Amino acid sequence: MTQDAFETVTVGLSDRVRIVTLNRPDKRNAISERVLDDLEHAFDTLPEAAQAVVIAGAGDHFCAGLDLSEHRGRSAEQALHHSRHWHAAFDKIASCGVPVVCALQGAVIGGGLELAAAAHVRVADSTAFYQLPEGRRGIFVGGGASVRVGRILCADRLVEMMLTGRRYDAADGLRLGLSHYLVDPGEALTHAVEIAGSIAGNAPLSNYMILNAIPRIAGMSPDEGLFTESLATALTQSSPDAQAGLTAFLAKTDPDFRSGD
Ligand code: 1HE
Repeated sequence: MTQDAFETVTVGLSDRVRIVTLNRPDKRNAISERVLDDLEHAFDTLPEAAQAVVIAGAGDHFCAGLDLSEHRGRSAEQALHHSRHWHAAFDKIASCGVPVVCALQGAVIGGGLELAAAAHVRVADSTAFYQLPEGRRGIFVGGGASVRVGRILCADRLVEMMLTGRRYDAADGLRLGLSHYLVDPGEALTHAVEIAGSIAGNAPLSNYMILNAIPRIAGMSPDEGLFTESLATALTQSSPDAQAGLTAFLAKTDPDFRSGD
């Protein structure tokens, strides 16, 4: 595994999987401006060899959300730009072109949940808990929760979660879709890397279509969505990797997909 480090985020590459780790455990990986910049930079500089990414948090907690010590005293204009910076950074994660798997443990709070919701697959260990305490702190979500967490929970449940500031435990999180997998304490990263490695072995164009077509189709009318699905299937099914995948299935062997170039 090659290792590299920004100030608050560590990156490594292992067998086509880029591992991006929030590395500020003494502050429970709270997202300061520096962390946001480093995260953005990590996704701006994804190596071509990376066919999937894992996001993790060092220590006992994935992420305690917004760094509250930096938040005091922002004007409305500064707060607007701050929120838009979070949106831009998390859009880069959601749209980085390859699947992103998040490994969750301990606190997945506020902006930490917004970060997790920007990933495509979430693996939590049984210590994970989820909270959007903004309503209790006199603030509002600003890193995409109203869209991305709302899409997972539905608006009704998101309203209730924010009004009460309730804490969902790891089992609740699995039931509600905040995580897709629930594993034993300390196992989230290992499982996330395994899943990312498996996904990285899919045909690149299939992964690309899954990540790009499905979220867009979700915002379309059924008629537009079905037509777009047919376009996506035409492109994917006529690719060399589709031939390789179907031939391998019939021959009972593993497919040998091209690398995506
Ligand atoms: C922090 C932060 C933070 C911890 N900003 N410094 N997020 C929150 O409301 C969550 C606030 N944090 C907590 O509820 C707890 O810290 C935890 C449940 C995550 C962890 O508890 P614990 O007992 O392990 O740690 P701790 O003793 O509370 O915190 C350890 C240190 O981390 C301490 O600093 P220290 O210098 O006194 O050692 C804390 O101040 C620091 N710390 N969390 C800054 N969040 C785009 S809008 C998004 C809006 C939001 O994300 S709102 C949610 C904010």
